[in-house]
Amino acid sequence: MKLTHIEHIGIAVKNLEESIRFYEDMLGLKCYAVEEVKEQKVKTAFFKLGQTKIELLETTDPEGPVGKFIEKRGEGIHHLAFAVNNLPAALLELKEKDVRLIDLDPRRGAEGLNIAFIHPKSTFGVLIEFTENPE
Ligand code: CMX
Repeated sequence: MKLTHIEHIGIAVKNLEESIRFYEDMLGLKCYAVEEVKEQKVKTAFFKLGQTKIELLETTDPEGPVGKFIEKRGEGIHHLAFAVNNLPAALLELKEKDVRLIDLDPRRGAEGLNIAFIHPKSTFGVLIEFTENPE
């Protein structure tokens, strides 16, 4: 497979508004989008830094993946997203190598991108997301 860059870093926060203010007022970044991803039970805020984005994630449900993460581990880096050219081929390759996939097939994530997650138990403790580069 060919990973091209770090597409984004996902950060779990308790309060989206307060954390947006920190990134804007203290770090001088500009939030360019806020989006709710209902299926994932999160509200997200995006910032761009070079080719990489920062995605702040606030849960909309304590039982959602980010709600459970904050309950168990507190706020902080939640996942790392790598951009890849051909997502179905990358997933197939990992499946054949017995890597534990959360998503066996690509699905639609924030910003309309095709995405898939790999289980942190297969990746030395980091939840890894793949996002497919638009053609
Ligand atoms: N990073 C590293 N480890 C994590 C983790 C994370 N983000 N989330 C959970 N874990 C660990 C837990 O600490 C736990 O480890 P131990 O067994 O050693 O305690 C283990 O994984 C199982 O955790 P859990 O709380 O029982 O959680 P689940 O098994 O129910 O779910 C996971 C974990 C990763 C499968 C689930 O969160 C998931 O499917 N994530 C993918 C979707 C997602 O995260 N969506 C939110 C972002 C959406 C977006 O970016 O738009």
